[in-house]
Amino acid sequence: MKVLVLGGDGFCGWPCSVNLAEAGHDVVIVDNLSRRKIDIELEVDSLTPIATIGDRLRAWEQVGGRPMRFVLLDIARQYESLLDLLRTERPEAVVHFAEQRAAPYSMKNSGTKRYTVDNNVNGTHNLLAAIVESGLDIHIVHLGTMGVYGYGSHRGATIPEGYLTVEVPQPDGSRFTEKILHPADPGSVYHMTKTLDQLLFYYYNKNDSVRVTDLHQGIVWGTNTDLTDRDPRLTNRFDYDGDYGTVLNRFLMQAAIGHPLTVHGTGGQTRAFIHIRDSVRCVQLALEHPPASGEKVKIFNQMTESHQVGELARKVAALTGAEIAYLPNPRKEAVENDLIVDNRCFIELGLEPTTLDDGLLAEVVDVARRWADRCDRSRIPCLSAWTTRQAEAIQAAV
Ligand code: NAD
Ligand code: USQ
Repeated sequence: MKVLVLGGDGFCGWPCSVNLAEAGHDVVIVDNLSRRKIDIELEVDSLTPIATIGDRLRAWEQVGGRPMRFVLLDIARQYESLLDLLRTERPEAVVHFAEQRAAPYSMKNSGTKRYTVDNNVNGTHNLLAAIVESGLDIHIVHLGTMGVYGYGSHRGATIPEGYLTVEVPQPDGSRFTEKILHPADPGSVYHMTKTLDQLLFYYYNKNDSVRVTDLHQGIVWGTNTDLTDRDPRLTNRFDYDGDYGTVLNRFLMQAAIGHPLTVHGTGGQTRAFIHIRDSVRCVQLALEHPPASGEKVKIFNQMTESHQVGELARKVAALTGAEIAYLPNPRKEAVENDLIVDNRCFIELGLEPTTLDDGLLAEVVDVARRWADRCDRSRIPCLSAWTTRQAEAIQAAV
């Protein structure tokens, strides 16, 4: 099928694009390269050297991959171009990765907060409005986040896939049951934009019958897939800095260069995880199992396992001999939480989860060791604080 991959130059989008091309789909990557520009702004670089998008596409064809095209376009600002693109390409589906995705970056200052809201909410809304204006029946597969559910108030209850069945009391004392979108409880401005995306999907699905699958993805770890390993120019990015690096990849990279593992607070925070190879597979499964016409927004929890941050640090330390540093937490988040997640939708579609195993963890450490001389250690600390109180605690510890 013809698929537009918005944000197809990014960490999740690039391996997803080559996987879809390999599966026989006709892929057009759409990206404004803002992520590469943010690297320049932050004076950081992917630990792995990444080729330009042009070199990536040429390399992909040279290794025998089905050709993909690239369109430079800002979906949040270039509405008319986006609409023209839909009309010209007439895709059956759009995979939407094109958002500012780092919680710490979104909390740096009012400028990054406003950019994150403008970019993410406008981008998603432009896509929905353009699909309706085009008159085409296009399935959107959106990358959302597990963070929309929040971390703290579940009291041992299992997090359902998007919808919660609630009982509503009536004036006469009787009750009726209803399925509602699970209450949103974002933990950063970035996570808040994903909760707003959910409402946009809900509305356009109700009003215009736009078909949407919203993937509530956990923290992605790992770096390459079998396909991006085919040629050095296909290598995926590896973020390790205090804004864009995510926790498990950071620990594995820190272990590789002999840096203490940076646990925030006690490490009692529990989060959901998924390996990049499973992330890629899930997007393909979602794309190939679209909602029927008139069906409400499909929501899948795209994660394979939950772990406490401190437990992960201890696991990485046991594997590599790294030290653990317990640091003041720059975030305003629950000190400890449980997280039990229903992920049956993907399992029923045939996903065989890749879970944390020593071999896969060691593979990431090996990648990090190979590129250790590209690491700028001064970019490792997480300095983006959620509130002035958190900022003072970080400064006091320096
Ligand atoms: P990324 O920053 O590596 O990639 C995002 C891509 O989108 C970049 O190439 C960027 O240039 C592009 N982009 C951003 N705004 C755009 C715009 N307005 N127009 C066109 N292109 C634009 O991020 P990622 O890690 O690949 O994440 C992709 C998606 O998956 C995000 O929506 C993110 O919220 C979600 N997600 C990521 C993770 C994770 O652990 N990385 C986990 C859960 C969900
Ligand atoms: N943490 C540490 N040490 C570090 C980095 C992080 O202890 O060096 C802690 C954080 O305080 C937090 C947890 O690890 O409690 C997760 O942080 P993270 O940066 O790995 O993940 P997060 O900010 O939640 O964001 C990432 C992606 C985002 C995605 C989200 C999925 O950047 O795009 O939406 O994971 S989820 O967490 O399931 O909401």
